[in-house]
Formats: sequence, C-alpha cells, structure tokens
Amino acid sequence: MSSLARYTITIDERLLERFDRFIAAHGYSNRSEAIRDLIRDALVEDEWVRGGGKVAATVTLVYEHHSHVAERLADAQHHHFGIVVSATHVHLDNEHCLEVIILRGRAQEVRSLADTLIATKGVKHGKAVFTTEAKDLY
Ligand code: NI
Repeated sequence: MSSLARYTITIDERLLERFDRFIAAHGYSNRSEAIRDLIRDALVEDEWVRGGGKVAATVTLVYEHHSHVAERLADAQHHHFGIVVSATHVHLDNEHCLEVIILRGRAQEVRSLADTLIATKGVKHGKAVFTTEAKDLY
C-alpha cells in the first residue's frame, strides 16, 4: 500500500458548488476520489499527446454484415498484427455486426490504426477509447 498525502486547495466557491454537483451526478462518494480520477485522466491524456510510451486502446465498430467491411477490417489488422491484441465479433441481428478490437503499442501507431479502422468504408459507427498500461498511475 502506497502512502497518502493530504493537500488543501483554494477554489472559487461557485466552481466548487458546480464540481460538487458534477461528482454527485457521476456517483462519486467524495471529492477526493473524483479529483484522483480527474488527475489520472489528465495524465493518461498527456501520455497520448506526448506519444512516447506504450499505451492500450479499445476500438468499437458497428457495420453491415453484407458489405465487405469485415474483409477490409481484417486486412488492416493483418498489416498491423504486432499491435492487435484481440478482436471480438458479435452478430447484432441479421444485418449488423459489432466488433471490439483491443490494441496495444506505441501511441502514434495505435492511434493511427484506430483511426484507419473507424474510417473504413462501411463502418456505421466507430469509437476508440484510448487508455494506458497504467505503469505510474496510483
Ligand atoms: Ni457478424
């Protein structure tokens, strides 16, 4: 267990009231946990912006089964097999497929492949969540 540090901040009352409404709406039990999450989120975002380290991402895609999207998505993944960790395919109904692809590698490569997958012709909806290997998040 790591040690905890206590700190005090000065903040505009109105801003704090607004933050309290925010943390209540998001189900946090106290300010500290909400602030820790915001700090972690900022550090993960910074990791991505700097682009140096290894990161992870999930890419969620929805597309029509009858188009040739699956082949195009598979081609893109074969070309970058080193950063594709796993892919799961679910048949949503007679026409639609949902695919979740997990990527892991250098930020620039991961973002580039995520962008390629989402922009693939025939993908109706695509969204990437960029996260971290959490090496120095406590
Ligand atoms: Ni399918």
